[in-house]
Amino acid sequence: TSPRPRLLLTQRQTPAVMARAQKDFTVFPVPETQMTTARMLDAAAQFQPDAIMVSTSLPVRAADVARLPSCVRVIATVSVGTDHLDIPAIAARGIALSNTPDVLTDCNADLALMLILAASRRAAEYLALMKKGWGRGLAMDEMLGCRVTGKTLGIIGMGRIGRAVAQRARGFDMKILYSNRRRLPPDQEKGARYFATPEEMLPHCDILSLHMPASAASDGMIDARMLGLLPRGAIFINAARGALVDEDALIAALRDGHLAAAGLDVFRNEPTPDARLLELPNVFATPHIGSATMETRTDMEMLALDNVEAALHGRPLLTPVRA
Ligand code: 8YV
Repeated sequence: TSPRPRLLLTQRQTPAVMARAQKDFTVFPVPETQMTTARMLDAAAQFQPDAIMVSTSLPVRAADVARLPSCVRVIATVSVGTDHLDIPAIAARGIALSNTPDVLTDCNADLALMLILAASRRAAEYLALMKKGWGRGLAMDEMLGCRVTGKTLGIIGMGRIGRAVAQRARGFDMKILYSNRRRLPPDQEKGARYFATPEEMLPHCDILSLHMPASAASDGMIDARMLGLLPRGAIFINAARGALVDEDALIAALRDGHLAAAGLDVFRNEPTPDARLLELPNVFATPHIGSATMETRTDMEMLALDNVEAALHGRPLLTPVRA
C-alpha cells in the first residue's frame, strides 16, 4: 500500500474533520492556536507535506510561496475569500488552490442579519446596561433604536452572500437595492433595484451592507466621500472584509452621528482592531465569525479535504480558485 499523503493543518479543525484527516492522511502535529505564516513555513520545511490547509488568518504571499518545499501539490483555504493568498504566485509554482464557496453562504448571511438587527436595535448598549445594572425603567424616549421592518437595504456586491442577505431581508419587508459589477437576471434579482455604481445607490439607503471581496481595486472604497453620500442616521454593516473600509472615516461618521450605528464582523487589523472603533457605544462588533458555526465550519473543512484528495489523485478540484 502506498504511504498516506502528508497533510499540514495550520490549526485545529472540527472533530469530524480531525477524525477524517487523521484516518486518511499523515497529519503534522496540530498546534493549539492558529500557526503564523512563518511557523507554517518552518513546519512545511520539516514535515514535507503534500497538502496544506490554511484560512484567512494565515496569509500566503509571494515571498512565502517561494519558500514552500517542492513537495507541496495543493493548498486548500478554508474560506471563500482569497485576498490573503497570492494566487498568481501559487499558480506559477504549479500548486493547485481551492477555496470553500457556497457552504458558508447561509451562515454569513445570517450573521449579516444579526449585525443589522443588533446595530439597529442598540444591542451592544442594552447588553452593557443589563450587565452594569438596569436599575430604573427607561424613559419612553430614552435609548431608542431604529425600526428595521420596511427599511431600505443597500447591498454592495450581489453575489451568493449578497443574494442570501437580500432573501432574509425580504422577510423584514425591506426594500432591496444593490450595486454590482453587472445586473443580475430577474430570477436572481427578485425585484431588487439595480444601481450601476454604489455612489448612485447610497443616498437611498437606510442600511448599507457590504458583500464584495477585497482586492487592490476595492481597498478603502468606503471612505469619507462614500459615507457622506449615505443619508444622516444610516446604519453601516460589514461582514465582508475590513480592507474595504477607511476606518478613520468610519469612526468620524459614527462619532458625529452621520451614521446612527455600525455592525462589524471584520476589521482592517485583525485580530487587533482599531480600539477607537470598539470603544464607540454605537458599534456592535464580533470577531470575524461569519462562518463560525459547527455545521458550516465542518462543511468548509470537509470541502477543503475533498479538494485536497481530488488534487492528490489527479482529479479536477471541486472548487478551484482560478489564477
Ligand atoms: C474565514 C472568511 O475564512 O470565508 C471567508 O472568506 O472570511 C471566513 O470564513 C474563517 O473565519 C477562517 O479564518
